[in-house]
Order: sequence, then structure tokens, then C-alpha cells
Amino acid sequence: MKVGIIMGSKSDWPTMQHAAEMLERFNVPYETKVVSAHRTPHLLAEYAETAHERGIKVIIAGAGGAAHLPGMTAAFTSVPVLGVPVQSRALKGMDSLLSIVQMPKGVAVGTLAIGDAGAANAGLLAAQIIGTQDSTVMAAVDAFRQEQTETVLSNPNPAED
Ligand code: RP5
Repeated sequence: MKVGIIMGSKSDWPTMQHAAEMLERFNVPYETKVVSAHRTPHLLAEYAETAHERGIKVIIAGAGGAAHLPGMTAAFTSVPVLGVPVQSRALKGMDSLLSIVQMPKGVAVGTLAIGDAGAANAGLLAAQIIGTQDSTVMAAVDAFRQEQTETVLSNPNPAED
């Protein structure tokens, strides 16, 4: 497995599946697992501490509310961690975003946008990181971006379908 996708709860999956879909698009192998900073702290430590030796190159960690999962994962491993703030019901994900983005100096988490777009972009960014060492993945990312460009350029009139 090259990418680990972890999340604080099964309820995060509808958001985090967008990261998985993006990795599938680029044929990047990944694993998914519920690992909670609060409910399963020892599992979190074990997951993060063994990630490098298991061949994980990037970890995507999604959580909502008091979202400690990405930061605590980064505390246990030097494998790069991409944090996805899952949209919470009470505060619409602002709590998740601020919990993940405000890491103190010295332990880094790359924080993406709140919700589906953030999860998809975490998958995309993970593929780009893997792509620096894998030309097939990089070519697939380049093709995806080119396709997006052509879609916009071929239909520039906003009033037309
Ligand atoms: C966080 O609490 C999870 O990441 C999830 O976003 C949120 C709510 O979890 P559940 O109560 O739905 O399991 O730990």
C-alpha cells in the first residue's frame, strides 16, 4: 500500500471516499481504516508508528469536530500527513479546520479544504507526491489536469450546457 486513508469514524467515509476515488483514478494503491484519536488512541499510535515500515508514503487523515487525528498521526510518524477537515453538524467544519490547520511549529500537517473538495484534493495531492517517484502516476495526473483544462476551454459560454 502506498497511501493510508484513515478517519476518526465510519461517519467520515462519505467525505473520505472522495480521496479514495481520486487515488483509484490514478491507480495508486491505498488502504482505508477507521482510527480514532479519542476512541482508539493506542491503535492510532500503532498505525502511525508502523506506517513507514509497511511502505506507506503518504497518510490522508480525515476527522471532524475536535479533530486531533491528523496532528496526532503526524506526532507519531515522519511520513507526510494530509489532513482533511470533515464538515461537522454543529459548526459546519470550522472546528475541524481550525483543529487541523493550527499545528504548532515543528510537527507538520498539510491541511486541505473542508469536506468533499478537501478529501478529493488530498487524494490528488497524495498522487502528485507519489508521482514524483512514479512516472506512470505523474503522467496520469498530468492527463487529468489537461482534461479539465480542455473541458473549460471547449465550452466557455456560461449560458450554454
Ligand atoms: C470525529 O467525530 C470523527 O472524525 C467524526 O467526524 C466525528 C463524529 O463521529 P461519530 O460520532 O459520527 O462517530 O472523531
